[in-house]
Amino acid sequence: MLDPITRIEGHLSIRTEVENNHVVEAYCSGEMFRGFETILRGRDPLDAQQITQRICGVCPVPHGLASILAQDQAYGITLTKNGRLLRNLISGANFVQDHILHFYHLSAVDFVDVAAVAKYNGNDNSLNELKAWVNSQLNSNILFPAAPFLPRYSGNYIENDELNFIALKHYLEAMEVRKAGTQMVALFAGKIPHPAGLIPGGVSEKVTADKIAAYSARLKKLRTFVDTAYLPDVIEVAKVYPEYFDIGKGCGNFLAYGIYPESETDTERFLPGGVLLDNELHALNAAQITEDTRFSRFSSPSGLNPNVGQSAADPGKQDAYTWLKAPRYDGHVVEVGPLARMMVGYHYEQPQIKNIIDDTLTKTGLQPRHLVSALGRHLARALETKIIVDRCAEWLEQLVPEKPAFVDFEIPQNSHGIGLWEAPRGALGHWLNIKDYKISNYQCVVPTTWNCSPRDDQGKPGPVEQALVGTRIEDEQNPIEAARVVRSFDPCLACAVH
Ligand code: NFE
Ligand code: MG
Repeated sequence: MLDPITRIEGHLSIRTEVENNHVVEAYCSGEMFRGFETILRGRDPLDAQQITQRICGVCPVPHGLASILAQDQAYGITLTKNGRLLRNLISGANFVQDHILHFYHLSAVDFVDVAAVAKYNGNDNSLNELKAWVNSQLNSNILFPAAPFLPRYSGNYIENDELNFIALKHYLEAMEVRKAGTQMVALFAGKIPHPAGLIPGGVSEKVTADKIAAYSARLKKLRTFVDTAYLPDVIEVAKVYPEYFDIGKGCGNFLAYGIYPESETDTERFLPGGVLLDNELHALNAAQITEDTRFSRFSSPSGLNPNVGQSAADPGKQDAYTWLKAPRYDGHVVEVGPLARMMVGYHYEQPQIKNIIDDTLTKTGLQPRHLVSALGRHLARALETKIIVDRCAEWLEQLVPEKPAFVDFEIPQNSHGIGLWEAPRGALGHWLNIKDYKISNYQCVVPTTWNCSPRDDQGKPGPVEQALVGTRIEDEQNPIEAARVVRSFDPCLACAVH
């Protein structure tokens, strides 16, 4: 039992059956009910982007963006150039700081030996200087034995002093870098968390030369950190754990809705959408999305498309073991997230994605199959960060100061819209139906709902459940191997149960 899984958002419990030191069965349980889809019924559609942002404190930005995208569609809106670019820049800054958060503050300490840094009393001057700097930043001997680094599972942590020291230094610097990233969101979206500036028709903040300059200065900080710390650190940590490129493979099918429209008509997205089933690429068809509920605590019918989805809670339901539904694509179990986006983009031969993946594979001596693994997810996330942070600089240059970033609109009496977007953790969809100017149905299918989904009606386990099976657990009292596999997906259960 891993309950709760720490260093993720929300309440996730993992039950495994282990035989001969290997996981043979795994069950993911989301231990919380939120009820947002019920709360939204009967409300003014304009409330949706404010209410759905409260699904999560980590990713309010993508929920807001998916919601206004669904509304754009329902109201028949085409964005202005500034509106499109601002949304890309808001989302870009959010992705970059969120991926940095996931690596340094949530996952790296599964590998980096923070305790070894605290205990270091060798003669290396540069390491002693680093230790003094780290302690000055922390303002006490908080490192050992103290939270947030301890307690932890015992396991095979990194033994290279220099790597441990540098990673911990970057852990601390990442806090400042993330601050800059969140400020970049606030500059163009009004505030953070839960931006008020995300509205159907565009973004309510004005584009000014001052704001562009302020965003640009912070973007520079982010780009430097990604180039000199995040990407190299992921590769250095990965070198110590080559076996994790063969652990935590998962279902091997991937889905991305795509994100970052490159034109106002949204016909092409910088990170493309698509579905990869058994290594074969398919165009996305939202009608193929369904949610099963056999093992979920809902009395609603199973197998509904979210356009007609229902979310009636049934806490005592027999055999149900989670508050997550089981989303499926044409009946297939699919993984979503940075790895899915990179796999789909690679198969589309999107130039930035293809080049950086090919380069990285050559430099590291890895094979393409290694990407589909626990460490492959970390690498894909870092590569995606690099691609996005560089592209943000180009979008910023395309903004036209003082030109409008929104268009006016009217809400029709009856309409519907689907906001298919991407959150840092994967494909995020909001399905909106409007009747008599009010929300008649609102359904969210969220990244972690896909990844941490329970078994479906056919009994097929979800992506994380599948990724755990086969994992070798050295010591059942310290199942660090399983924790590493689960955290590679960057789960957010607050979102998943919504
Ligand atoms: Ni609560 Fe979220 C992201 C969304 S994940 S963090 O990224 O949508 O299920
Ligand atoms: Mg839902």
